[in-house]
Amino acid sequence: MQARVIMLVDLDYFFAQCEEVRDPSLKDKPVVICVYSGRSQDSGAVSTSNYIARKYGVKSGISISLAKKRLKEKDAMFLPVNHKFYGEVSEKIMEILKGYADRFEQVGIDEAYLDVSQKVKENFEEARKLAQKVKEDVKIQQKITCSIGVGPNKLVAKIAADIQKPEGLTIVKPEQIESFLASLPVGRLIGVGVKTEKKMETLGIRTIGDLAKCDVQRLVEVFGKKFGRYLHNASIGIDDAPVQERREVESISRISTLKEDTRDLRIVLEKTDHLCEEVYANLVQQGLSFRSVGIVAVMTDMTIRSRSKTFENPTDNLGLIKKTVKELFEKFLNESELEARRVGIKVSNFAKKQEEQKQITSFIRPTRN
Ligand code: DCP
Ligand code: CA
Ligand code: CA
Repeated sequence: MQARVIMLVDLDYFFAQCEEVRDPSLKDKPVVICVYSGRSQDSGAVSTSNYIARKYGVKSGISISLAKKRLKEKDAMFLPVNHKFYGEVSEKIMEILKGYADRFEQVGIDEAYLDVSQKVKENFEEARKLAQKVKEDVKIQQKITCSIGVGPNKLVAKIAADIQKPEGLTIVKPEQIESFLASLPVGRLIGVGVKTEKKMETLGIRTIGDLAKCDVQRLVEVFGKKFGRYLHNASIGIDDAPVQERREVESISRISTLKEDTRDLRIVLEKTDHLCEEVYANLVQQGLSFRSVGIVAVMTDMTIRSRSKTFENPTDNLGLIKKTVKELFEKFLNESELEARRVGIKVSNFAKKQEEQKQITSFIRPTRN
């Protein structure tokens, strides 16, 4: 296989930076982007924050009320998420990035892989210059800063981009992979979450270097064949995944097993509310709005039933997902003679935010499938 040069571009504190572009007076204060749940005035979570706010421990995922506490009397700005606007900025930047790549793959609203092997004739010094150009171009055209990682594959490029933020540029040449990865905590690898980290700690593995020293057979024993081998390869920086144009996603769904088989709407909704939130987070990441909401249930006899509802106009409202799921399950459970074993939800019929019509009428046209 030919040597590859892969670039990962990740936009810095993206949603918050978009707000700073629109209102530069925000630049010298803490900026917090909030997803309000609507339950009470400050209930909800922080979507992201600028780097000034991060100094006070305000970051993605914490509650808005905790963020307010941490930023008390700091002249902080709390703004609601505006997906439509961020989606527009994202789209324009992705168009710029595409121009620099032999092959291009967008992953999420604020990052993309660029295979630039041909463009830089497999030369990493050329890649450094190209990355600087990319940064300048995005800055000049859209006033947004980004961090870039360059490596021989996607795995290394991604870790390199994460290592220095904001405005970072980290180049890892093939011969530097081992020393680059060795001292990093295993959690830097995609797929290694808190659970895996804990398990590894019991094996005395904390860094990627420790992982690289671990026998692959041992990893397969502990983590299974597929994941064990992945971990081994990742630890020594091997990743053959190509950069490829994404197939457009057609739907996002989640399904989960109930604690007990049931026809009780309350128990079902306890489960699906959580699934709705997961699906919603995924929608936000990809900058999508939807027109259809569906439910699925695996019954005690293992048959699979589904229902869905399609709206006239695209929307991105979490409340509407939950409300529709509730309506669909209410009707479905009333009609069903069997108990449900597993329940799931699905959103589909996507539109990119910017194609969304301004005026959203909530006329509902139910469909069944
Ligand atoms: N996002 C979100 N909730 C999360 C994580 C992210 O709503 N838990 C949104 C807001 C972010 C955007 O996705 O701006 C991109 O996510 P990143 O993880 O890349 O984080 P940022 O771009 O905000 O910060 P960084 O500078 O660390 O990349
Ligand atoms: Ca980012
Ligand atoms: Ca990102």
